[in-house]
Amino acid sequence: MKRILTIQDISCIGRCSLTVALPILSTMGHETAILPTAVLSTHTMFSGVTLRDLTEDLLPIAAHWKKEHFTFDAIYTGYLSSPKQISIVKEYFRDFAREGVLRIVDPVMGDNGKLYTGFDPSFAGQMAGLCKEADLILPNLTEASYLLRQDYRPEGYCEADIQKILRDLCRLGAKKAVLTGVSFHEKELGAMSYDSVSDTFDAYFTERIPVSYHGTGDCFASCLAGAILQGKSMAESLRLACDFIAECLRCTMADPERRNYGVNFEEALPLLMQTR
Ligand code: PXL
Repeated sequence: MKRILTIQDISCIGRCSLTVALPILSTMGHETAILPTAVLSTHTMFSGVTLRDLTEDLLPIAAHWKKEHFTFDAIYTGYLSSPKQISIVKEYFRDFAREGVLRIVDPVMGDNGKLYTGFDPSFAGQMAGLCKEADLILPNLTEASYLLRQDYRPEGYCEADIQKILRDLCRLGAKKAVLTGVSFHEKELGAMSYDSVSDTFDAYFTERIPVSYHGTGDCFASCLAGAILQGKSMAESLRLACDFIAECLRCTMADPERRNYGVNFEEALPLLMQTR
């Protein structure tokens, strides 16, 4: 069994970050260690959010783990709330990502062309510094535009445009990049990857399901990280993560009680059980 450490916040309600990463990675058969960076009453799309910042706890936790000689097969980071947390994650990479430990960075910062509440372009610069140290980064188009300091365009990309963005993302320093929210046809949506070592691209698309829910990116990143850790190729991992998200969206749409946040990923977990 592989052991993965995931570093992100706990949003108590809203189905994102650790509350989706933990069940998804566990379902995929991985021992999942967590490092909660903050506890929020909900994710930041609600107003009146409470936040308990756990930055002060992160280094003492690392010191204890070092003493116990804990090791991981992969470290996967998601939402981080400050430049200080980014620099602490770099310390975790130094201390716990020896040769062969996969460093996966989802540079969670924004969507639909905008940064999430609490972030500014200088934070994106810090996040680019973390991406430099990663083996694999997983931005959406909005995050890619902030990482690369380029204008955001929601659509109208051809394959060569996306390939250029992916090459530029790897020039930040990461070995591989996966770009989500990629579409070359109105009826399809998916993701494309680039491996800068082998200079190869992979892509996978599903039917476009015309809804958008919060936390979908976290579900995608968790599933992709889980699949790579299962030893699947990038092409297989992209396919599984895109199919899983499409199923999450279908389940959410079919739920008459659906709330305006998070996806019903719980109903799509059986798809992942079969992958172990
Ligand atoms: O889904 C990304 C995410 C994670 N954590 C928190 C968030 C968001 C997006 O808004 O606010 C706290």
